[in-house]
Amino acid sequence: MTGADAAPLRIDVITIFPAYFSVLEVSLLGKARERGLVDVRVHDLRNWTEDVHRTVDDSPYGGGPGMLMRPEPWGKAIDEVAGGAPQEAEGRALDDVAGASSPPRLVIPTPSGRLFTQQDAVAWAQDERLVFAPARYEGIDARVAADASRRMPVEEVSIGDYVLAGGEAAVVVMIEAIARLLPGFMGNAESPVTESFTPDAGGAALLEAPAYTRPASWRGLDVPEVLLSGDHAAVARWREEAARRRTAQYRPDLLD
Ligand code: JEE
Repeated sequence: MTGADAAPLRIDVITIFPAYFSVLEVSLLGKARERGLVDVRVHDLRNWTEDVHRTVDDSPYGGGPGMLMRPEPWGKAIDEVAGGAPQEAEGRALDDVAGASSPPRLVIPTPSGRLFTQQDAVAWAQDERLVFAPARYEGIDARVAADASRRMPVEEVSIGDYVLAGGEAAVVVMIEAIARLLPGFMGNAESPVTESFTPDAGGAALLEAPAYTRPASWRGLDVPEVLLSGDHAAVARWREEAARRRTAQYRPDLLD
């Protein structure tokens, strides 16, 4: 049993750059798809435009630099991809329909979102469906998130404090963080419980100690003696101390 027998996590991506996501066919993500752990489908946002030029952008009300993405193509795309369009939601309650499932989570990367964390990756890896909406230009008309949140959970998130040219790279980052947590990924069915950024019951989350492999001496640099000693308790103590030192140096915000 590797998890491949469980229903795959269904991931939809709506984008004006479908080709960008060919990276998901490579390496580990590609293996996870082949093994049926994830089912990724990429959709071209321009399929939901109406004009001959397939326009997705317009200038912002109130002025300012750059262009915004128009709400109509996004609204129609999200209705169709996520299901549960407003018309369908009328009349009979959705949970009366045989086989009806809860709506997917909609994830919208934006530099003005809350930070995406390992805890989000852990939670979202347990969802049945995720829909990602990476934008270009200066982002999407704010009513798209407001409207979608009337019928599905919407997450406006940023992957870090720097400015990208669009949401595509952020989506690839988040999909990778989520997919590696799926049972069966990398041939490992156990859940990784001792990772940096996964706070334990006490809330502790330290950076990892430096790690070494053979040779024991390389370019005049020796692997710390204790790691060659076979004394597992001493190794554990050394790693704990090295982790604290490293965390104090690089990420003092993680220390109590
Ligand atoms: C999604 C478009 C480009 C550039 C205006 C005004 C923002 C948008 N961690 C992350 N960094 N960047 C993104 C991200 C960037 C995106 C989109 C995500 C869609 N863009 C863009 C500039 C601006 N700037 C001054 O403050 C900064 C807006 C991201 C994530 N996730």
